[in-house]
Amino acid sequence: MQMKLKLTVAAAIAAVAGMALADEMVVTIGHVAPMSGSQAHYGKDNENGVRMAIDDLNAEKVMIGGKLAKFQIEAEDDAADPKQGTAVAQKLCDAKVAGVVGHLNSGTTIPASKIYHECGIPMITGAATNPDLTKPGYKNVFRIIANDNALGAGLAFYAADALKLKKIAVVDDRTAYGQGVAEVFEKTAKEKGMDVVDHQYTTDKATDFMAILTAIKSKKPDGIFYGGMDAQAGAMLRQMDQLGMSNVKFFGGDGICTNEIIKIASGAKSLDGVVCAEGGSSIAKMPGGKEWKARYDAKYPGQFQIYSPYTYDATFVLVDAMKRAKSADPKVYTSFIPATDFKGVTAEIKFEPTGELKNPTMTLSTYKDGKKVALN
Ligand code: ABU
Repeated sequence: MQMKLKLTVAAAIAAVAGMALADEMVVTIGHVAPMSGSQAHYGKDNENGVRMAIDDLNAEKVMIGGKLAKFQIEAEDDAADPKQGTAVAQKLCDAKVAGVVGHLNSGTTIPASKIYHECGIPMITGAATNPDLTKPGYKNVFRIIANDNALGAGLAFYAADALKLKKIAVVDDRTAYGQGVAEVFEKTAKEKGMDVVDHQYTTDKATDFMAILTAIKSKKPDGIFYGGMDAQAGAMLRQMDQLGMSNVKFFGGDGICTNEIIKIASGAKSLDGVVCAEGGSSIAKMPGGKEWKARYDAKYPGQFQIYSPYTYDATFVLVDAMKRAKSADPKVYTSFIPATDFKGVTAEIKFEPTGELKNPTMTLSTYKDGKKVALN
């Protein structure tokens, strides 16, 4: 009798456990960014945004098609390298993740988007800004920040109209991002009547800019536009000080608009002359920015850079589409992403038919007393 009772209890526990498992689903979100090398601080910030979103979603107990969804991240490092970017994209396809937030660099995101298109997985970048990303018209590719057409042109307008600069030099790092944003800036600067007195080239690995800055100094520009990331920009600012160029304004897109540039510039006076543009609102003006940033800082002290609110929102946008589609299967829910109308931390997120964000905003910032300060 006692043996029979024991068996019955065991069967009941197994049945309940079985039922719970049948009513749950694990949903894996891929994330890719550089987690090693000189851009690892951006990658860490981006990944934190996805991890925070996943923690919040799991706390919400999200139901998808009648099942409790348990979200998890598969985080990968592409080292900002296009070849590693495509290799990692293929790995995420093979792992059959439900969707991808990333990549961070335009140079990795553009080739990776083709791989995700071929395997039918949706991707949303919160950081890659080269306009070419959405040109192929893939229906699985989305961007939730403004692109470089807005950033490059916005900076040229500011240099010409607000600062009344006449002579500009341009430097770019020959990456998809650096080259692209520099070309937009240069074209717009010329249209605004500014004289582009020099265009020099470097790489995203360079550390010594004395030769190109010396060449630029001889042309006596009022400002330099740099298309590239903060490791190079910060070093350039230090070297501008050494060459007595700290009165020359220094422009750049979102790639230089980080907190890390303050550390890298390491007290250079030239940091005060920086004007950078990012493709969204300042934290203070984002709908949920201040409260979100306080939570982020408590969870990841000292790690905020720039894009984590966007990777946070990108994760929620994928899940919002899954909820509406009642499925986490990319074959089913990807077609629900274009109809997104999601009140995120960064903005109310809707997409153009191209996959670009509808009505993106742009913020210009400078650095005062070693702190980033929004100009608008
Ligand atoms: N948007 C600047 C950094 C990332 C990229 O587009 O390469």
